[in-house]
Amino acid sequence: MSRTPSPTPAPGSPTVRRRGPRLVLVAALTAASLVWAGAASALPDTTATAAAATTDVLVPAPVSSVANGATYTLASAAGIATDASPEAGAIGDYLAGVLRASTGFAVPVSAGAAGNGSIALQLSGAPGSVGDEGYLLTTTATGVVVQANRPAGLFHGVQTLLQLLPPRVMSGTVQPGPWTVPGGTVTDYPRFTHRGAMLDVARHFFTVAQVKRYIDQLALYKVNQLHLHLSDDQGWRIAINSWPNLAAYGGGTAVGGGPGGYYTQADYSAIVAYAASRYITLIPEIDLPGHTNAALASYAELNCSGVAPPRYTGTNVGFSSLCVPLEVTYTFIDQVIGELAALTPGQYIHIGGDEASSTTAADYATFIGWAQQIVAAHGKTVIGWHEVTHATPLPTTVAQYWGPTTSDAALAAAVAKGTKVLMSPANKTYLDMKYTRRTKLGQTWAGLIDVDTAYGWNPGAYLAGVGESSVLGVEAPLWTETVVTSADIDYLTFPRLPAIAELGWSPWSTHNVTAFHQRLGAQGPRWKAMGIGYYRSTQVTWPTGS
Ligand code: TNX
Repeated sequence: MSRTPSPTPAPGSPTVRRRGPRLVLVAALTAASLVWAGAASALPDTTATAAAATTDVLVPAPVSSVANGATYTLASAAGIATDASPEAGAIGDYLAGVLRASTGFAVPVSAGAAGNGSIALQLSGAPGSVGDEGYLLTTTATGVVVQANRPAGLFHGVQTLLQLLPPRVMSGTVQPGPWTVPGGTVTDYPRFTHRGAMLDVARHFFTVAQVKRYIDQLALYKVNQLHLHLSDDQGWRIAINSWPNLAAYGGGTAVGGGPGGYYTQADYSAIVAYAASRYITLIPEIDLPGHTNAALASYAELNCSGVAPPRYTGTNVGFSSLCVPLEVTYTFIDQVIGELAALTPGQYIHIGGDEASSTTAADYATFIGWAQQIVAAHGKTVIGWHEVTHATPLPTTVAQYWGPTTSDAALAAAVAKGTKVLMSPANKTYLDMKYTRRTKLGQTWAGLIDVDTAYGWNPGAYLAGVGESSVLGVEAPLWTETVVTSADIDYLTFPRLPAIAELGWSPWSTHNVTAFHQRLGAQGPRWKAMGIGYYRSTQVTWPTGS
């Protein structure tokens, strides 16, 4: 559904619109009661009294939304009514948790019919066209109803509802009301099945609590995949029972020489379960055959020389490789991937495959061939960085494009034979690139990435020979050579991650940089309420108080 950006009047300024022969005064009330994402373009002209005052607030932009002029106000006695399924109940509990913290209301959650003034969450009643992840959200003066075909859709609908409430709803402490939601109907579903983020926990280690915090942030923007880069030259971050030194020794440092760390398998399962509660699937990556110094340092027998190198705490890439001719190499990856697959409910295992410049082209092709077979034998599907197309990808192998240009011959050739692509062009999606020259954190090798650069490309028509139907989705990777704390993660992630998430979710027909600046700006007060220290891009007008 196409939308046109509408001018926003100064807050509180009355908007005078001529409708037919009558003069209609749409006062400040419209800003509160008729505000609705995308409503202007969805309303026929004759009823578009709110058009000039419409403020887009939703990120990602929905497929369609139509205002009805009503306002719902969450009352102190209001509850959440879900249908009887445990999934709907759990989503009700999630929503209630957010609402209780900021409203101070009791917000009881119950299974059964929705009473007057309540919020209803139902796994029925949505059109089939919204699919597994879409939803229908209907708001009237007397209630809010979120309907979906599957729990993931219900969860995404709840995120939309939260964005339609005042930003202070995201606060962890009790705030003043009123808790209003503008009336109308949102019908929404994603453009791509895969909307991802990646966190590099190898260059610097991040605790389970830090990863959970990231998961909570990603969920707000309907991201449904979290790729964890679990191993690299500087650290091995997941306990493997059959090769215990990997984590115990190889996990014991980080870029700059810090103590590092690793996840026990129980820790990792806790992350998987937490992500699942936010309808996010974990994609674990063990980077092979390069980026393996931490493994090579942990086991001498994995080295062609038979000698373990020292652990590495610098930031160079491309110097390490597993020993392709050695048989133990394949025992090793079989056991590592076997344990990882057992911890992974998702379909994909990421085998890296990037920057293997210490591996010959022939060895690389041999190695990737074996690695693909091993992943398949453990019942999983391979994702690899796009260099895997230099080998012979299996039909199911997904290539993740990370180059900084708009063409890659080997990738285009693979796509012509059916390979699907995950889009992470470094000069658009890399959250570790600096925003401007003055950004303290981050790198510049792929360029500077401010909001307009992150938002200004079409994943379905970006790479030569890679059309929309070959694109599985988008992912925004955060490499952590320069990233140490959650505050660092926050600063590089916001506001760019929501831009990439929108490219993954919203129909291309909604793409409009002016409207996006406005909707993204509306997120600022939410991040402030959540304690997220974001980059105040000068390309966006941030509302006062954010
Ligand atoms: C390239 S992108 C890498 C990573 C670095 C990153 C830094 C890719 C597949 N490899 O090893 O961390 O650049 O921006």
